[in-house]
Amino acid sequence: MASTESRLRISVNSIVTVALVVAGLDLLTATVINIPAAGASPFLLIVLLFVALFFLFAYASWRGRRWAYVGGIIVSIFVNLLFGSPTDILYNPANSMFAIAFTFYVATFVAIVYGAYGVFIAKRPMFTLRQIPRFSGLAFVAVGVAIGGLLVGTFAGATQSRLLSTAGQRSDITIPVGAASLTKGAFAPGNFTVKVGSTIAWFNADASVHTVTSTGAFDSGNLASGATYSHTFAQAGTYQYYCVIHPNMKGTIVVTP
Ligand SMILES: [Cu+2]
Repeated sequence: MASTESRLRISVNSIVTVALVVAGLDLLTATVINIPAAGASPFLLIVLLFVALFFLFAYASWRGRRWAYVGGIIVSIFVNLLFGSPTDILYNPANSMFAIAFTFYVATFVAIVYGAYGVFIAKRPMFTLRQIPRFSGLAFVAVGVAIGGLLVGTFAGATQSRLLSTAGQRSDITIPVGAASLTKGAFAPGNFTVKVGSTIAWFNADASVHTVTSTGAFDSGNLASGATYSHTFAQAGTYQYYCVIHPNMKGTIVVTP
């Protein structure tokens, strides 16, 4: 009796630990990916603080500390509220952030459910034995959903890249996959020269929204994945342009007389 119960407690510990480690790694990865676009900021430090909290509670949970369950629940709920619901990512499996966002939601969900369960069984040892099958079933479902989400994300991403790579062949300048994190080659080619009166077409082959913006000269507005924007140059000159959403994305158009 006692051994079954302690084994159960260890398994709840491990599940909460794994869930919190995954959530922490997701948050860390998302932060690292976005550093080139966002730059270092006070917000970044807050996010890294939450990453540290996830790992701290994961460690404490692994050591069997009950307060770690409560800490894990609080930090999971808080981070989800802080970042709101990035529905544009979750509704688009081809988005490069999909797998990270998806596993983050599953991991925090598991941390909250099992954290609450861990607190619950700590107070009522008699309840534990009847609850084992249902809860281990839930763990399998959660793991299955997470793996399924990863596969869907990877597959959709690969398919979309393939479709987009052939769709954009008639454009002059391409925004490649992962452009948000690029400082060089975010617009390819980065330097483009045409004669006055020419029309240039930009094609967004990335899964994310970008803009083609040259202050005072031309502006595509939000350019969705797979969309093309064209502009005709009536005046000679050198035009610097960038993406409003990711200002690290830069390009130059030279229009000769
Ligand atoms: Cu952009």
